[in-house]
Amino acid sequence: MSEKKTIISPINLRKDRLPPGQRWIEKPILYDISPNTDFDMSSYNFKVYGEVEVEKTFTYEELISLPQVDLIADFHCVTHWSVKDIHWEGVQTKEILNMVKPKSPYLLVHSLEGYTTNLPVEYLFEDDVILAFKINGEILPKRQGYPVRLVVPKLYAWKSAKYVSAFEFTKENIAGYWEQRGYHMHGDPWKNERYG
Ligand SMILES: Nc1nc2c(c(=O)[nH]1)N[C@H]1C(S)=C(S)[C@@H](COP(=O)(O)O)O[C@H]1N2
Ligand SMILES: [Mo]
Repeated sequence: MSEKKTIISPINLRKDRLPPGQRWIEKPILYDISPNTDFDMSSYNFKVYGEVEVEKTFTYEELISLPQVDLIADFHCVTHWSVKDIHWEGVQTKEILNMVKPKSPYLLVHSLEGYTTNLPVEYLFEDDVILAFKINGEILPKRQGYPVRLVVPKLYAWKSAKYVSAFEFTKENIAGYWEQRGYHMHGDPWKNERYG
């Protein structure tokens, strides 16, 4: 067995660590478009489809058996709060991308309760982007993304989709749930890309 790597997100090491318009708080605030997060795990799987060379479906067991990393990363919500040094554990998305080989630059992430969010595929090749199974040493609590959560520290937290069920690689940049309601298509906190 090889040593489990610890990755510190480069955003934690920035001189301007706190993005413009943000303030530090102790713990993340739960935000959900639907409070019903009691999913049937007997039918859970994670699908990768669309503009890829190889479509793939993973069971939860298959996903968690891929090589995992520890990730330490700050978390920035568009509603102006930020939390320092969250400890996540999971699989780097680049592991998945190397298996499916995306053919397009756009990703739409689907979640079990119907939430979606879009982001550029290039982020998913970076070391600090993971599919997380644990937060601060515990299996993700039901409201924090169980079974699987995407974590993308370099973008606002609405792009860190909880309860992830699929990655759909798309030909066009398709707006997700909040993006359809006025949130930014990109969402970089240091560029203040909140709305529009
Ligand atoms: N599936 C899903 N993921 C989601 C959301 C959601 O409603 N559904 N809300 C997003 C928003 S707006 C934020 S700020 C963060 C909040 O994460 P937390 O609930 O773990 O604090 O989750 C993001 N991921
Ligand atoms: Mo949010």
